[in-house]
Amino acid sequence: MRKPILIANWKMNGSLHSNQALLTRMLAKLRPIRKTIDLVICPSFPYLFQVRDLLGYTGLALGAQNASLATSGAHTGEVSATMLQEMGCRYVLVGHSERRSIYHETDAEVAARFRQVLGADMTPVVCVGETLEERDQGNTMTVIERQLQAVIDEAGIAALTSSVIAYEPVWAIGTGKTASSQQAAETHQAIRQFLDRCAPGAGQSTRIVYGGSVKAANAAELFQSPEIDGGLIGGASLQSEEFSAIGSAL
Ligand code: G2H
Repeated sequence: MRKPILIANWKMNGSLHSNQALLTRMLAKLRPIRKTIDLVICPSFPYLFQVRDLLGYTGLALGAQNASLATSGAHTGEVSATMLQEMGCRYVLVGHSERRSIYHETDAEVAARFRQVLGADMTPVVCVGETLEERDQGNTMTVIERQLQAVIDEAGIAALTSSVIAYEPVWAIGTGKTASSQQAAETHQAIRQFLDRCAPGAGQSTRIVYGGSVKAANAAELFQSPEIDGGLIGGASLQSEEFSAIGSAL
């Protein structure tokens, strides 16, 4: 059985004051579902300590939005996976489409980050997804398989199976457009088939979540599909009502 998981990606938002107010409201609203699903909060690096303290013993997990592909040393501005683990992180996003598109992270670099996160005993959440152009050209799975294959080449299929895959169609991120529940379910199913071709059974044992303009209004329909194990939530995770309603739909 795959345990549902809901991940809040706060992106580059928040402040000491607003984080405290948001989390206080959120924790109260999430109380009824805290034991049945895995809940993860990924703030910006400077707030990891604050969020870790606020989460305390609530059962919610701390996550980070990225990790360096290097282990340590002369990498100004980078944050290593080991540092994140020391701060209490249990999950780290790698290869978010904003990292791939704005900061030009390659598949190989994403795979190297994945391995760093794994090596520091945390769970990588590897983000994959196609652009609108790639979808229109019928290349959705070619792109996703290429992105996943890079991780498999670097860390192995067993490592990928024990991580979380986030399917985020680039055209649905922060745009207000959401993949239809059918589009999302079909792609999740195709990812599971790809994993099964790599190792029999891998498809059914890997947690795959959907991300891209998920909100309370579309969560129930998306999560109806047994293919979808949860969500990676950006904008809506900055509102306690929205985020808890999404969690209740899971
Ligand atoms: C996809 C998602 C979470 P949003 O990037 O990372 O963001 O829900 O704002 O589309």
